[in-house]
Amino acid sequence: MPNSSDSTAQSRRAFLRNAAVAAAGFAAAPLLAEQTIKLPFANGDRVLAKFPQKRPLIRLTQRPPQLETPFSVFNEGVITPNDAFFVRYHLAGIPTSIDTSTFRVEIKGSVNKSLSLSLDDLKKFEAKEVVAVLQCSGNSRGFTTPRVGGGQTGNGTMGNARWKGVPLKAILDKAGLKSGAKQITFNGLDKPVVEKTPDFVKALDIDHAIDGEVMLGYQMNGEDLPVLNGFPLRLIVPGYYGTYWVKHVNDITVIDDVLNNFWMNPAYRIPDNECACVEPGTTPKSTTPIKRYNVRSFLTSLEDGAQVTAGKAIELKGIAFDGGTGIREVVVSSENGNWKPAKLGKDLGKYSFREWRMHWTPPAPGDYTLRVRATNNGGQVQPEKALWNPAGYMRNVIENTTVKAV
Ligand SMILES: Nc1nc2c(c(=O)[nH]1)N[C@H]1C(S)=C(S)[C@@H](COP(=O)(O)O)O[C@H]1N2
Ligand SMILES: [Mo]
Repeated sequence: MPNSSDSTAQSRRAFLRNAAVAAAGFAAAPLLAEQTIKLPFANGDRVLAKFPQKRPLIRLTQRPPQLETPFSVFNEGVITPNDAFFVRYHLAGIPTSIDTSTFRVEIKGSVNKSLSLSLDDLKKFEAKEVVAVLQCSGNSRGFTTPRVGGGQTGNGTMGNARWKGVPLKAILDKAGLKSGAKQITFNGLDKPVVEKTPDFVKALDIDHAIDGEVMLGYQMNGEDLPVLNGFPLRLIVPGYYGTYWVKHVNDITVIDDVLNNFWMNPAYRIPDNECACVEPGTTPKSTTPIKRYNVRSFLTSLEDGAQVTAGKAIELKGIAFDGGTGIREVVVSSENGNWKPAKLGKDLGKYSFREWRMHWTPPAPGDYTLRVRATNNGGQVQPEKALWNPAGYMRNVIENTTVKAV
């Protein structure tokens, strides 16, 4: 572990670097002709835009930046590179430079002792690492039929990274929870630009927050968090939808009741039933906060419409993940109903993308629909037919990729 003066110097450099990229990237208008990409649904035309510390990503909105990862990235490896990782914000008042020497995270509310911790203070706690998927609740929303409001995203508002930080439990143990404590709220440095927009604050139940897995993360894939992914500190909530992974977190408040702000209710809620679904076009009777990912899998090595050679063996490759039981099985079909098991790749932990591979020889010229279906260790299987809810959350239907053998 670096001593504290080293890490202060490092932080200082990180700040200067981040301030520089922020100044360079946020101010200037694009100078080059913009590349475009078409997501496969109506109104799916998007610009590939360049933002600080990011390669060109699929732009949903410019201010605040909402950027989607081009799907081809997921074929490069099971870890999503920091410069390709998606970006999601709700509020336009995002921090563009952060002075790490004065940054503090406050722990307050129903605690015996309030804490105000610098990054160096945090780095003195025992660090923990976890490889975990971060997925937006509305990932793949653009495919929802009937269509629903909200960001019309393809499958690229997800990513998998190795996160390093301090378990929240260690910090709360130090502060000491009072007996009435019920939830913990998390607020970051970003702010609404108009007064009537509610600040982005999220809450976790106490038992969840102190499970030892929820942590305050300061590194992603061995580097400082990119500014747009929450530098210098964000909440890591393995297995839970991205909405809880509060970025630039600087205010942690223990409360004796249940947070009932806009971002907990009515936003980010799902039908309160097993499938989190209702009859398309209808309204759920009751709702509950969104929680863990359901099981999903993707073919990454071939795009829809790709050409393959009849009689020639190829390797199909892709990824699968779920909300934290781990992947039990991935099966692939090239003809309806004939599912064959794929070979699972290295296990990086139950919260990570799991690679799968399978050999396939298209028997004859013609069109083939390749389908991939994952089952998790809890026995959950991807559905044949897309489940629907009014917010377009939690899409996990079996994906189809149609290829042409010539
Ligand atoms: N401070 C802050 N944290 C936030 C958000 C936000 O708007 N502000 N959005 C959340 C949502 S909905 C998602 S999906 C994830 C996205 O994380 P990323 O931008 O690092 O990909 O951040 C979460 N944390
Ligand atoms: Mo999200």
